[in-house]
Amino acid sequence: MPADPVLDAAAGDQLPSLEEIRALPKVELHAHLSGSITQEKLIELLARRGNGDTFTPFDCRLDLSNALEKCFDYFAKVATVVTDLQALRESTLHVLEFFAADRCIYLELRTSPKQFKLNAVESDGVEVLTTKLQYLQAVSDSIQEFQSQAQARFGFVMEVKVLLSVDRGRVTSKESALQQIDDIVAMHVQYPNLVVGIDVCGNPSKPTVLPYLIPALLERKDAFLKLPITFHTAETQDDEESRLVLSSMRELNIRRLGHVCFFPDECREEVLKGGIHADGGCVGIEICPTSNLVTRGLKNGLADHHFLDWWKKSDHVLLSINTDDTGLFSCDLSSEIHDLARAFRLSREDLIEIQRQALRSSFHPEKQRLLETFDAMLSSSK
Ligand code: 6MZ
Repeated sequence: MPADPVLDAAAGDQLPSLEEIRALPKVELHAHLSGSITQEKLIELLARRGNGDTFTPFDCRLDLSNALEKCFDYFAKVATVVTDLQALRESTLHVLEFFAADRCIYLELRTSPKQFKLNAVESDGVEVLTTKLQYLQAVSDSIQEFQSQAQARFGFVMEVKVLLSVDRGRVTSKESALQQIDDIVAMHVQYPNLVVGIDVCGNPSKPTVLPYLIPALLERKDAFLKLPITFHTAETQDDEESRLVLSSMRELNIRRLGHVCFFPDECREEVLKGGIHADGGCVGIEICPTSNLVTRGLKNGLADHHFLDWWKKSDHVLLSINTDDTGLFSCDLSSEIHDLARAFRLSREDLIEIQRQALRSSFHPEKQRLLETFDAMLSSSK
């Protein structure tokens, strides 16, 4: 969002500048791998293919019509270039570097593992698919490669964990939901230290598949009980679906909710009241400012965002500010935080508090250590 001198002056010295926010250590909990590939990188990968296919960069904030359709067109376009393990490794590395360059100290990256067709030479003319485990292996390789160079390049080592996504777009029956869940459980067994949770995502403008998905998750809950879930919820208006997610939170270990743009008032009040989880744990609320602005079509800007419905409303809620899809939304973590800070006059202390809340709601097994790292980096950024 361009600078607004009147607004910035009204906020006085309290309003942190974009540069100050860039210097802060930050936390990203809601980033989809494919959507985080920048448009420039997409163009570069397409050009290298040399088959004449191109991509015209766009800024979704400039035209809010058919927003969700355009979002899912972007993911489809990415899928036409990330068609093999090498392209996956390269684009994952690119996304990790993008977040580290913005001083993100902890990235919880989510993705739905795919199977790629081997080319005719590799497969001797027979159709052979790579496995989902190979997909995760490629992501893991890129994380290791990134981390081996991170200290020298960025002056710190960003921690990275992975959430495996259940894509509701690929759920057509309870069986297909079970298949995705079983694949996730199997990948978690192979990568117990890397995979720290499950994400439920996918096009919310399509008819709900939760009547298949929730029973499938319940059927397998013993298999993934150690994996907490974050659930895309109320990205579009579907009150019945929101109520179903809310009523399943305890049993399914759903610890965070993504977007919650159209969460019904009574559902929000229940979350704010606390007591959702038997252990008294908080509920994480993942806000994605530009994504929410675009998909909700907020013509007056972020001032109409639902952030204030949650911020400082309850000790039972932990907020995080996230990017969702940095490539698609032409944003980064600092710009998202900055835009929200300007819209709601958030101070540096507020922003630091939100980063701490994000860390506390992360699925990382060593939150205390991360909080200490955060504090140490914070004092060195003053
Ligand atoms: C719902 C979204 C999303 O898995 O190929 N995804 N799901 N709402 C959103 N808001 C805009 N943004 C991204 O990353 C791309 C996938 O992430 C989900 C969609 O299922 C999309 O296909 P991966 O790495």
